[in-house]
Amino acid sequence: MVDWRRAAALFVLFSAAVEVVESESKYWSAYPQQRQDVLNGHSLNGQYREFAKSEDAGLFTEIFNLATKAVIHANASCGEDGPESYCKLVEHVYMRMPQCDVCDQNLVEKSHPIQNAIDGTNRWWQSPSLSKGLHNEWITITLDLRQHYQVAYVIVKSAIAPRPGTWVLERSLDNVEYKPWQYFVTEDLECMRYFGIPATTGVPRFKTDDEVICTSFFSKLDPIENGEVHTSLVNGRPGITGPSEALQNFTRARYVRLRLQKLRTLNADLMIISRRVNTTSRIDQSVTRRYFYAIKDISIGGQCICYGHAERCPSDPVTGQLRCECRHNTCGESCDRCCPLFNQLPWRQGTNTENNVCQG
Ligand SMILES: [Ca+2]
Repeated sequence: MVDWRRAAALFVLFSAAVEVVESESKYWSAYPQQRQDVLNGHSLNGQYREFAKSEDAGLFTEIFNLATKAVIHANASCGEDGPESYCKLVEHVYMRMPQCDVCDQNLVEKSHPIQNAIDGTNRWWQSPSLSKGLHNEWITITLDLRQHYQVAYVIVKSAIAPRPGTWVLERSLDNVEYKPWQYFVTEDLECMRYFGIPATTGVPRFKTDDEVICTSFFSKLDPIENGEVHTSLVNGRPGITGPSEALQNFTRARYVRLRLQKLRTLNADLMIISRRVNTTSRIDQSVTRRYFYAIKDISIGGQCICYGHAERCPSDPVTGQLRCECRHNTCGESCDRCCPLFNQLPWRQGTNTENNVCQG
């Protein structure tokens, strides 16, 4: 059990620049103290009723960026097989002077490993360009969060290339079976063609707690650099105030995967990059070296699973795993049972309105 209302508020704060939450951001701007309270992790007072908690409410741990502690992997990065030249698409679009450079894994300042996507700096990960083969449109990035968490949102920030065009954001508990969280497409028609579901047009919205939507909202060509993809897994879902079991199951994950399938290209270049031709010798290098993925940051907002019975989950000094600091007379790794001698009532999770303390 997690306090998704705080997660939703934090997501709004982190997403302030994005159109999808623009109205919510304006809403928050009228309440600067409440914004600060949320940032500080304090519960909000009664005058702000949506986020106000009852005195007897459950306890919840902080939402933090799980990606900073993750083990990250990409199945291809530029410069891995020696120096590789590339050019920025922005030069081509705005008729600027050529802006070309080289990737080289052996030179620190020219290397773009996937670790750059979670390093907290503006350094970025970059994929091999299509000049190294059209198969480089298909790239998989996997993050192992190293234990189960409830994930509230995922934010992907692009660097010197447009945002990915068509791709899938996925989750897994075991790194074997992956389920989709959200589909992203270059144009709405691709939702049916690639993923077998109709597109959700405009700002993403949800009918159920575990609905997987398909959207072209975050795959626009503009901005051509430094674009962002903000995916909230809880905002706008009906079970957020419970939160419902369905939403808790939907957001639970240890592994997060980005399965990139198609670059966002200029329409004019589609004529040149024929996806039916798959031999590098027949690809126009001056065009294809402009097409690659470049991601400077992946943030995954989430919290420990303590079922509403812990405020903190400090790191275990031996294993490095985060452990719930269980209260309310609860025990177990996730405060998921009443401690011995406190079994007068059956265990229940803490909620946004009831603490459900185990009684002795
Ligand atoms: Ca970075």
